This record gives sequence, structure tokens and C-alpha cells, in this order.
Amino acid sequence: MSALKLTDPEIAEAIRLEKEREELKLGLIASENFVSEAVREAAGSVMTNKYAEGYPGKRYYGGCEYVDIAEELAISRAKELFRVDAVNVQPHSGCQANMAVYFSVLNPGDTILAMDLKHGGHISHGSPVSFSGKLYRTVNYGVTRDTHRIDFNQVRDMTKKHRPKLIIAGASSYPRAIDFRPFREIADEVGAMLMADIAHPVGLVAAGLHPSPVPWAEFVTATTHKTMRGPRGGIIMCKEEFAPSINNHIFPGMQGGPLMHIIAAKAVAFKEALTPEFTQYQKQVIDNAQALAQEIANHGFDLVSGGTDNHLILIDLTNRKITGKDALDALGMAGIVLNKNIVPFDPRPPAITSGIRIGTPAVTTRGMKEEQMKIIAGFINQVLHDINNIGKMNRIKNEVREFCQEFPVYLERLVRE
Ligand code: DSN
Repeated sequence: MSALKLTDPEIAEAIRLEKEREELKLGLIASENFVSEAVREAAGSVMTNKYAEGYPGKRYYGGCEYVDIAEELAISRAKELFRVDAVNVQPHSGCQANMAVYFSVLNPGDTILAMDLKHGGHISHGSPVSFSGKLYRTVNYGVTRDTHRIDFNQVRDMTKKHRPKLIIAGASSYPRAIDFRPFREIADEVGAMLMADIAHPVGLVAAGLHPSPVPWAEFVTATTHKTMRGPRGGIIMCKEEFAPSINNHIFPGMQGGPLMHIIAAKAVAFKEALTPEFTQYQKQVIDNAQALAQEIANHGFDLVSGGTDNHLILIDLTNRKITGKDALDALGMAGIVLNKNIVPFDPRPPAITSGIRIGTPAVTTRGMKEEQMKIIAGFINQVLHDINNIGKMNRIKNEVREFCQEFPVYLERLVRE
């Protein structure tokens, strides 16, 4: 019997059930993925025991010689991967990575220009419910009504009108590639700094399949658990001149002891990302997203911006009777897991929404390809055409379960354990 089952059977059972859920349901949440066994091994390692406040070679505690190896490897691999001068691998999350950048360049009351949450932006980019909106004055840009692409005329107009100290390029539900160069040019017109938050497309950027903001932005923040397929956490990349300030704002500014087991797992994920297999995986993520978008459109659904360049798709239900919430609930009953999402110019409130967001990173990790995207689009179409038919949902749920078993995440491991 495992130590966990013996010590805490309730938690052991919750973990077993979660594993089963991941295995037998179709995970289409755009920000989730399945890490490799190597990443999980590092994340579950003895490095969780170690206090290591400070940075490699400059710690406040003794005994850091081995965790230093892990952090140095994480830093050097990330630098190689993103071709960037300096990296801080300690942020516990994407929000904390963003917070450290704000703390290093802004004073309370300063102005940020960021993408509107309602058009695909992120809560930590100045939303009134986040620390960022409470500390700083936020003004927004959005997407155009006809193309759903970033409205660079609005970015320029808002920049000239409000003279922000920091412009943020980045989103959490934007299905198109972001060109960072025009943001740089606009920022330079008023002497603003530029932060690119690539939490979502970071794996695509690492693989060279999405424009990199590194040449254009003073700061680049990212998460390591979405398309990057590493452990849950954040990183900050910047030019060398900003590194001391960023480092000081992470520790001692806002975090204490770094999560050394997670930093070790980040190092493993970066090593994996330097392989040709990772590039191939990211290419398949995009191919799958485009195939799925096309199939969903063939079933007659509207898509925000008409399709996708990256790993995510937004189905726009504005012109339909069903809401994002209805769709989420019905698909959930059929074993298909995703999130409801506001769409640009959404007439419905955030708790209801007119959209659902779909991502392909996790199903691609399971080994699914274009052929399976057709089947997934078929499931989604059947559910959304008949959301009150419980019998049908149960039938589809069984089909989804069988479909998932053809692409195991853990089954072989479960047999061994
Ligand atoms: N929760 C993340 C997402 O799903 O995009 C962003 O923080």
C-alpha cells in the first residue's frame, strides 16, 4: 500500500478520482495540460523540503548547493529557449510574475493600458477586482467589431490620450497570434514601457511557432503549466538591466522561500521544450486547433475572429438561444470539460456569457490528431443541438469515455502502480 493511502486515505482517494477524471473525460480547457512523468517526479521530489530564500550562490540558508543546481539549470535553459538576457524562475504563478513587473516599474496611481477583460484580456491586467486594478489606474483597448483582431488604432489613440507608463500586450482568450512590434512602436511614441504576458501562447513561442515578444518588450511574463506543459507556476524574462529590480521585487519584495521542487520541474520542462519532439507537439497543437475550428464552423457555429492561429478557439453563441453557461453545463454532463467565456461585445453578463473557450494542448498531449478533432466537433455539435436531452448526454458521455480510453494519459501507469 502506498504511504499516502496508509496515512491519508481520503486524500489518496481524491487524487485517484482526479486521475480517473483526467483519464476518462475530454479535457478541452485551453489553459490546462498533462505534464510528463519526469516533470511530475521533480515536482513531487525532496526539493519541497528546502528553504532557499535568495538566488543561486546568494542564499540566506545553508545546504542550498543542490537546489542551486536546479535553479541554475532552469534559468540557463529558459534563456536558451527564449533567447533572452535574464530570467527569474521563482514566481509562484503568472499573476505574481505580473505583480513583480508592476512593482518594479509603477507607483500606485500610475496608468496601465491593457486589453479589456471583456475582449480577451486577463484579470491581473488591471481589472478592478484584482490588486492590479486597485493599485493602478487602468485604461483599455480591445478588438474591432468586424474582425475581432486587436484594434491598433485604439491602442494608439488610448496611448496618446492617457500616456500610460506601462502597456500590456497579452490575453487569456484571444484566438489569434499577437504581433508585438506595433505595441513597441506605439509605446515609444510616449516613452511607455511594454510588458508582454505570454502565459497562454508561451509553448508556441518557445517552439518558434508564434511571434516572440523578446525583441520588443522590456518584460515578458509567462506561466509554465499551459502550452509550456510544465509544472504550475510563472516566469519573468527581461533585459539584463532590469534583472536586479525584478529579482528584488520577487524576493524579498513579494515572495519568501521559492518552491524549489517546482523550479526543478520547470527546469525539466524547459529541457523537454528544447527537443524537436516539443516543436512537433506545438505544431500539432495548432494543427488540431485549426482542424477543430474548421469542423465546428462546418457545423454552423460562429467563431470569434472566424478561426484560430494558436491553441484556442472561442465559440460565439451570441446569436443562439443557448448561453455559454448552458453549453458548459450540458457539455459537462457529456464528459466534455471546458469553460464558459465572455466574447467580444457580449450582450450577456460574465456569469452567463455567450461563449465557450476550447483549447487543444491537453488532447494533443494525449496523442490526438486532426481525425480526432472531427470526432470532438461532432460530440460538441450533438450536445449543443439538444442540451435538454439527458438521455442523449448520457449516451454521449459513454462514447466520450470510450474515445478517451483510446488515448490514455495514465492507464498504463495505473496498471503498474
Ligand atoms: N485561468 C487562466 C486561464 O484559464 O486562462 C488564466 O489565468
